[in-house]
Amino acid sequence: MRISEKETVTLKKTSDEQIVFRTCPLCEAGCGLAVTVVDDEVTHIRGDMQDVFSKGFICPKGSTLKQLHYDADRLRHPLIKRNGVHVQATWDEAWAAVDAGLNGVITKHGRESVGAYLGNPGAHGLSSMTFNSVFLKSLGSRQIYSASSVDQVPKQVASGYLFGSPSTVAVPDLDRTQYLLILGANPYDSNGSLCTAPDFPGRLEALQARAGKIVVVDPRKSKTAQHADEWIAIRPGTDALFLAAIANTLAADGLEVMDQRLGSFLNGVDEVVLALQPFTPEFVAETTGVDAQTIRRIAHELRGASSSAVYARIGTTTTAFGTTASWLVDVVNIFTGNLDRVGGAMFPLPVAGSANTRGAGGSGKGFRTGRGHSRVSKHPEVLGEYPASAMAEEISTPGDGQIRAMVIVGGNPILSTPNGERLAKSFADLEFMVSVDIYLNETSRFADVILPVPSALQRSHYDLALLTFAVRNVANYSKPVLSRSANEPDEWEVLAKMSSIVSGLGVETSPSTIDDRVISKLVESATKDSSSSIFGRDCEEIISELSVAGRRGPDRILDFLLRTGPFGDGFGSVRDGLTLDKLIAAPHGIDFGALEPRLPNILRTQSGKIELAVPQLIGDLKRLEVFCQEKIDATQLTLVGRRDLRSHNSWLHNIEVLVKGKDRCTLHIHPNDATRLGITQGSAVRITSRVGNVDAPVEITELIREGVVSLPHGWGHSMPGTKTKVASSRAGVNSNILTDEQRLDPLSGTSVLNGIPVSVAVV
Ligand SMILES: Nc1nc2c(c(=O)[nH]1)N[C@H]1C(S)=C(S)[C@@H](COP(=O)(O)OP(=O)(O)OC[C@H]3O[C@@H](n4cnc5c(=O)[nH]c(N)nc54)[C@H](O)[C@@H]3O)O[C@H]1N2
Ligand SMILES: Nc1nc2c(c(=O)[nH]1)N[C@H]1C(S)=C(S)[C@@H](COP(=O)(O)OP(=O)(O)OC[C@H]3O[C@@H](n4cnc5c(=O)[nH]c(N)nc54)[C@H](O)[C@@H]3O)O[C@H]1N2
Ligand code: SF4
Ligand SMILES: [Mo]
Repeated sequence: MRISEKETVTLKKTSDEQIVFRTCPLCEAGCGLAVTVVDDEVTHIRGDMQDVFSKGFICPKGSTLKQLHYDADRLRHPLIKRNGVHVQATWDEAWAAVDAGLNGVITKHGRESVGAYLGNPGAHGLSSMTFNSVFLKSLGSRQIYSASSVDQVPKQVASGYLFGSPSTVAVPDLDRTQYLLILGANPYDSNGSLCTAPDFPGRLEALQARAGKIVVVDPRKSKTAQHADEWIAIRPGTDALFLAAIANTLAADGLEVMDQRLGSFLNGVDEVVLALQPFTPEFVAETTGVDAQTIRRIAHELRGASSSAVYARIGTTTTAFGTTASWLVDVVNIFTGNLDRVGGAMFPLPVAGSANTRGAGGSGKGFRTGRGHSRVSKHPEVLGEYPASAMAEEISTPGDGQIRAMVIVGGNPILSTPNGERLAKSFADLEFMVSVDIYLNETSRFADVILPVPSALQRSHYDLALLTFAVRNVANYSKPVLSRSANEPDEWEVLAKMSSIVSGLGVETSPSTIDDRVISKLVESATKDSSSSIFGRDCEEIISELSVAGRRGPDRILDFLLRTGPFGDGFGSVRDGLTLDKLIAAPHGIDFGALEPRLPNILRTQSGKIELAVPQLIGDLKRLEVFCQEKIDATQLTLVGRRDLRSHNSWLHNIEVLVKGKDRCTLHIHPNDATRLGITQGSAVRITSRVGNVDAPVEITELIREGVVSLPHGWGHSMPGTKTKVASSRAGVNSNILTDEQRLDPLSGTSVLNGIPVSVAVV
């Protein structure tokens, strides 16, 4: 039947069309979406023009929350593995199986025999941000792993040492800086990381429009490098040296650019200057592949600009000197006088609070690692975890404390962590595994039970984690767009149930019992904290105020965090302060303004100063010096990663509109290397590293440094036992078959994912 235009209009009028505003939870940018819903069905998603932070910007992934919701492969029911095949089960059956599986292993081998891996979506979910830790606490095992140790831990460790808390990360003041030095980040494709800034590209273009300068340090001429004013093609894994030489130059030029205010917050400047003495631009030039003159010029430009900021990400953190490089970023920002200064590197004031807004400001307990060591390789504990790289050996090495069961929450470590083949073998040997995941994929196929969670559109949202790294202080709450059936428990309910199972409370205990305990503990500790706005108040009164209109779970916790946060109403003690109700009444979010200086209140070091010269970091400079003197093999190819705007880690490849078109899982290689190796455009090559090999098609391109090849991660969807039809038809290869689990940054336990020695040959 053809519907005439007039009839369509009538149809629209009678149908229940609504536009619901919400934040995209996929990446760190957190763009505002305007979701058109007709009769409980999403018809269209576009950018929310009125969003206070993103102002209409979205990338091609944002609108695919719709496709993701309707994806036939997305799991709606629990799966249980029977005779090697996953079959649909009821929630009661699934819980019984999880209870028997996990408690069976705990009874037989103890709590340490259950490990957990928490994946990246956990940082983007309100449920996971509030209940993952509840589950881990109930589990009581030290065998905890996460995506953090294949990502940002080095920055957190460096920040922890410097400022006293690992959540105190200085971000570039993007909208006001006049000079931005970017290392190992490609925000034109990634939309930014540890620097929450929707429309990062637009903000960079605005920087250039106000006559500022952008310099990108990257072995690839990434999209960001192509838009920048200058590209510096560094050799992979050498950013710490490059930054050390910049800092060395700045010190040699004199540190009077640090004003008295900043100077008064610093401990250890002289020690750092002394320790950096060997790292002259000439000393590092050959190893970094950047000539001394360029390094000196960049140092002078950073110092001479009316404001400047250094910003570094994945290409610097996932290297053997990740922590030291991250530390040197802040050393340079300090040596140019730009830390905690408008236009420099600044500290956000998160609206829902964070470790650096709670307790008495100005000093604290400080930060340390190494509270315990991993069983097999003796890696130090960092942020309550062991390195993801150590997971396989902890599972496959017999002995006391061997991991016999794994819980994976929102993670796909087979594709995301080093030596995926070894990890897959170890997962196959587990006595029991449970995945909380929305797909039957490369990792969850090993699970005895898969517990699905509702789609993002069925859940409320607030970016508890990412807004602590935002370039403006903003708050934005999203209500669920679509309803859930009784058979679709929210993610927090799944996590709370797991928590009651492993804590011994029993499978019958309801999530709301766990939830009540969580909120009671939170409120109680705030009422005992003399710096809290609810110090000395009655717990019951606060809890009953929080529970109005039956508010429960993460939303109730969020209300508590907002109201006791730096802009909160303090439950009546601050007039016009923020509450969740007020935020709900502002569907496009609330902007609390540009970043403001936060020193010294933000500090949580024991001394109450920025500890510039902690022994661990100063000590690592020796290792860096030795590394710089190693002989360079000019014929050795090194592998780096890359991200694509239409792809997201390992799991958006089942969305047809995102993966259609050209093959994205290709090996980039420089024309000179291709010629030398007899490789022609499009031919298939075998890439071999110490731990494995994969075959991929080649793209010969000038946009990469000679001697460097690049393959994106998160692909390799051809494994048996998965159910992702679209992804399997465009499988690509798993680049983490090549990354080496034995190479990591010793200070943070973070895997080396960039700068892998490989050989490449025509198949
Ligand atoms: N070689 C190389 N490897 C890398 C990187 C690199 O640059 N190079 N990058 C690293 C980085 S930065 C990261 S963050 C990691 C990411 O690696 P992982 O932590 O493994 O995360 P993802 O690949 O995003 O996989 C997410 C999983 O969660 C599921 N999922 C999606 N949404 C939800 C949800 O709402 N709830 C739950 N419970 N599950 C959900 C997906 O189906 C998928 O199985 O990869 C790392 N690996
Ligand atoms: N479209 C899309 N967006 C994403 C993701 C995604 O998978 N796809 N993932 C999200 C996640 S989990 C994260 S953590 C962020 C990451 O966000 P970014 O840090 O911006 O990550 P990439 O885009 O991988 O950019 C890293 C850059 O480092 C370069 N590089 C590699 N080795 C070196 C080196 O030794 N030195 C230097 N200086 N550069 C090097 C690479 O060539 C690459 O251009 O992106 C997030 N956003
Ligand atoms: S940039 Fe990130 S947050 Fe914004 S629409 Fe794309 S995926 Fe979503
Ligand atoms: Mo990440």
